[in-house]
Amino acid sequence: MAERRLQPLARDAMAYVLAGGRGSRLKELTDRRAKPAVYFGGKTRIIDFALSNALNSGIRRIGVATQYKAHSLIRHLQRGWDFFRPERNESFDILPASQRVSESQWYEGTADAVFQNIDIIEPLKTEYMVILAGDHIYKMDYELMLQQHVNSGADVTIGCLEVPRMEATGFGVMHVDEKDVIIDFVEKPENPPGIPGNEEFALASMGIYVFHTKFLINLLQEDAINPSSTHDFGKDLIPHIVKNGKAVAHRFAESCVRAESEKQAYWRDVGTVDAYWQANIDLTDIVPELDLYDGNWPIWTYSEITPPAKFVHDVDGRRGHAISSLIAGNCIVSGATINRTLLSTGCRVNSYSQLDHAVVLPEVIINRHARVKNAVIDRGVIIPEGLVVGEDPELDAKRFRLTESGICLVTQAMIDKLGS
Ligand code: ADQ
Ligand code: ADP
Repeated sequence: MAERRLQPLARDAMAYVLAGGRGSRLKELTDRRAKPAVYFGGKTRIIDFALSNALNSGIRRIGVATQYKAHSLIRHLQRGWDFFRPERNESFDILPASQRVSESQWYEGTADAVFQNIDIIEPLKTEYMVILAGDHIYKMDYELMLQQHVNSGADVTIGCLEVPRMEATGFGVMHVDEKDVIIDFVEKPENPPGIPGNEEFALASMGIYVFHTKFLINLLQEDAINPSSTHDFGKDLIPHIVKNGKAVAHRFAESCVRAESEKQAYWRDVGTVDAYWQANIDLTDIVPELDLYDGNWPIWTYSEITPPAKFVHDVDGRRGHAISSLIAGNCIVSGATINRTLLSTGCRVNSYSQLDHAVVLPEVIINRHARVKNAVIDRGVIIPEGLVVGEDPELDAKRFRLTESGICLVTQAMIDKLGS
């Protein structure tokens, strides 16, 4: 564990959030929005976790690099995160790929997404850069990672966690010595190397990097003129430092922020429809693994000011009720039965309908007598009267996107096709 310092290092750091990737394994959920903009947990979007971590860690300078389908992401950031004041040495910059360096280029890779904004980063004169991915669900105190970075004298410090070995094929995987200095790093190996002595697990990069700003800028400038580089942190920059400099692993378990109720360090990629559905439904547990109600580490978001959620009887006196469910504002549940479900802002669930293990995004209307089970319903979908989702895999596979484990993803385009 790093020594405590009197002056918080976060005060002298910029968080740079990479939020440009599509997240194509989320299928139709990212047809119109980038993965960081996808709704999670009833009120928040995925990017709110990385941004809240930065804010709660004491970081007051934040940049967000956007690229793929950034409209709803940018709108969310402008509405919810635009409260930083230059007078207080704070800044919040949304950095769309705007062809600042060369007029013919979008961001080529994650390193390029930082390189192209050096002229914005440098004048801020922060000592440290914390590079983050905008697409993971976790609570982490970056101050502790900054302290380790300074105390170890590393060129780069990389956040890492232990994952089951064969699940590490989508990650950068590292080998470390007894002081957690990284001696080998392979990006997305087909056959990930295990941890010595714990071969069933691999040490995976979380895609979180801490650098001294000056070091990073020099490195990015060298990388930009290297014709064989793809300008990516995981593929190019990190392997280069591991070979030629000092890269150190920071264990997530040390800086993970846990509420009393949370048994273990929580981190999820939510990169597939199955993982996304599961992580949302997990929140309906009586004591969930991720505590969104922890006042010591609030997850900030943009949220409309809405009337409260309302539950009413239908005309026959049937109860409208929800159990083990998260219901956001401006929802009206009338005479419907809701179990283990998340209803985002502004939904209507009408009489005689049933929702079970459903993740429902904002402004969805569930008409009478519909039944929806084990499903993700995209924003604004109108479920027609009597429609049944999630009970007949053969029919569901024809109508909706059905995952291997039997979760249905439903969009309005799929509903529109039902009538034709
Ligand atoms: P990947 O998960 O494959 O690997 P990558 O596609 O490089 O990550 O994206 C990382 C982050 O950058 C994401 O938040 C994404 O949205 C964003 N991003 C991608 N392309 C971008 C672009 N052109 N402009 C702006 N932002 C962009 C990385 C590391 C692995 C590590 C995993 C952990 O390379 O070593 O294990 O993250 O998830
Ligand atoms: P979010 O739900 O993430 O706030 P929206 O669903 O409103 O975002 O839309 C994301 C992006 O797609 C926005 O740029 C929006 O203007 C655009 N959009 C919304 N509906 C459609 C549609 N039916 N066809 C094409 N683009 C759309």
